[in-house]
Amino acid sequence: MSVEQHKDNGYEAEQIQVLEGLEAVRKRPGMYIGSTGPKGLHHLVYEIVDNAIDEAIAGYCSEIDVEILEGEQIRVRDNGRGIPVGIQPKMGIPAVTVVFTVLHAGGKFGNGGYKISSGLHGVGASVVNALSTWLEVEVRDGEKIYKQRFERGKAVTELEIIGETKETGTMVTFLADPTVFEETVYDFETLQTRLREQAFLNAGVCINLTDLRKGKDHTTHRMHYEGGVASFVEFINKRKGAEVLHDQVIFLSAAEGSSTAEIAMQYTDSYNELLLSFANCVHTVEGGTHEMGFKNALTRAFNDFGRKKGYIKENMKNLSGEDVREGLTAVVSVKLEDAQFEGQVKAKLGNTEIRGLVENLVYAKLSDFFEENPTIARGIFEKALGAARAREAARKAREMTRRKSALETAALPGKLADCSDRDSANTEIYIVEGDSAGGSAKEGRDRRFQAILPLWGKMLNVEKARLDRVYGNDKLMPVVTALGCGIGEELDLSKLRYDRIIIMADADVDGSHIRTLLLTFFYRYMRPLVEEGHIYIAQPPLFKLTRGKKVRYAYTDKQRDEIMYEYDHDPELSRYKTEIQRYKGLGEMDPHQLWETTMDPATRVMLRVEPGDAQRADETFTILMGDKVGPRKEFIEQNAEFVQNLDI
Ligand code: 28G
Repeated sequence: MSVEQHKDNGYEAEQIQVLEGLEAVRKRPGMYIGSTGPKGLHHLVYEIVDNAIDEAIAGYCSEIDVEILEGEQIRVRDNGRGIPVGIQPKMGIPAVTVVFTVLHAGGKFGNGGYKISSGLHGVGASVVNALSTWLEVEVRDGEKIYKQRFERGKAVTELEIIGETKETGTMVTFLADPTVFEETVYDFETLQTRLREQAFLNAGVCINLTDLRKGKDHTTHRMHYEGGVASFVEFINKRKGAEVLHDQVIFLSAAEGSSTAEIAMQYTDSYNELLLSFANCVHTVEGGTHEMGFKNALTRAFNDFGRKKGYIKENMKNLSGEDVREGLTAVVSVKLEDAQFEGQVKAKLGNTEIRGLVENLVYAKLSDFFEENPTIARGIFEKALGAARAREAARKAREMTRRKSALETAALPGKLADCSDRDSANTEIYIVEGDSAGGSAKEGRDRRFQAILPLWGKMLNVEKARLDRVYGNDKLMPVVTALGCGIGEELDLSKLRYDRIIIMADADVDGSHIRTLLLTFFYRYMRPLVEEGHIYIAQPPLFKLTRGKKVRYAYTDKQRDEIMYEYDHDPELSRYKTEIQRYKGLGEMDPHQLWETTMDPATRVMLRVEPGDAQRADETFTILMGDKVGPRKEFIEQNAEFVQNLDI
């Protein structure tokens, strides 16, 4: 077989078009990979791995190796058939070259939000190629090893034979282009989470991930789950350390035409629900028709069965969706042709036909399951009935507080030092741990737009309590009243009294505890505040460096060293000595220092809290705040970096 290029006129004409296509990708990368931030960078890996997964699903590939190499190169290898190397008649060049240089229509994020359904080989490889400084592909076809190199999407060598082999498969190595991406450093955990998710969603597929960068742990992590989504649910609940109400994960599946649905669910003793949904292996963070179908059927199956068995008494109201999902961990995975993704971040499934499929499946099979497993059913019903009672208690408590505040003239908490500006778009509230720091903050603030709410009293751990206990809690209620937007189902962001809610606590263990408790509370009961980016964490400096008349603050150890270096190399300061003060708490700063370092919008550093991946956040909160000691310790050790990110 010849792999020489055939440069007839037709080829040249095609090639010009091809180059234009890839130029478009480099011009507007966001259109094709969503962003040029860390998400987009990691997306490059997923695009390549997706192709290997397709080859595995087709039944031709048993192993997929993913390696992060020295210098932030990525290598993906599969033992499939190898991308075809024969000349593609239409283009007159090898098929593998086509795969890496021809832009496949639209792209995932263009094309009006329609993702080209997964299962098409080669989709996305050209996009990765276009956004890489260089990319090399090696194909083994059982006889020869072929290799081609590209730079910024353009072939710089022909497809060459470089050796002989008995093996088959494809290997792709690439370096993301640093002129395209804001940062080109990969996060092992991010890759692992996503690849593991893919291994769960494609039962039997085996993905090996290794971090071969300097100074990293080089162990290979093997992700291979014959149990598919059922293993996924089991994995989540084990990691949570939650007590399960039934040992066996409930697994339901159905197919209709070319669509399939797989559902796995298991109840735990936790008060939270965790529902993850996927369409064609894409995490549908915004839900959609498959989630709707699942939720509706679940509520219906519970109420019908509960009435029939007398678990729900005649005078009782129906169980709500939230009641029947309390403590539930579930994964809903559907696969379909022409998946339509809608919503703000194109992560909401729109296909209406899938709703009926899921709804019928869940209603019928879950009703059967209840009939066949009466003991398990009883346990699950007790849980849901408990949730319903707590919901009723919360409603009463809410009405009580409402009646009370209607009588009180000043509904705002007494400790709140409010700001004078009434336009919530301009204002911010500092929630400060400790009365002394609260005092400094009150004195140091700009009272026009900055309000201060000091916290005192015992903090309620919402991870171990339901909503009914939040009402009347002396530490949380002042926060709720000060913010003014209500909580839970009643939350109304238009009533929010401050645009920025800033948590300010010491950089020590106690401060970290307070931050986590408050974040958990916001995440559980005021999630839109987190999702809309209203929550911030103040960053007080760790050090004050004085030399002569110069004073500077450092927020990290690295910054301290940098400032020391600058001081040491400043001839004007040579006759002085550097004085380093380490701040142990906010209380050590006087009001002016606190303003200057932590509260002045012109100079302060703040972290904005992002919900991130719902699963990760939820796991973090549950694991950190739950009372199971074992997994918690392990989790903190394994995820020190993430915990820090979230909980500085
Ligand atoms: C290692 C990194 C990522 C892949 C295959 C195998 C085939 C294939 C891939 O075909 C369809 C047909 C010709 C262009 C299919 C091999 C049929 C027979 C394949 C991968 C489109 C693509 N033999 N393995 N694509 N062609 N692995 N791993 O990308 O025209 S992609």
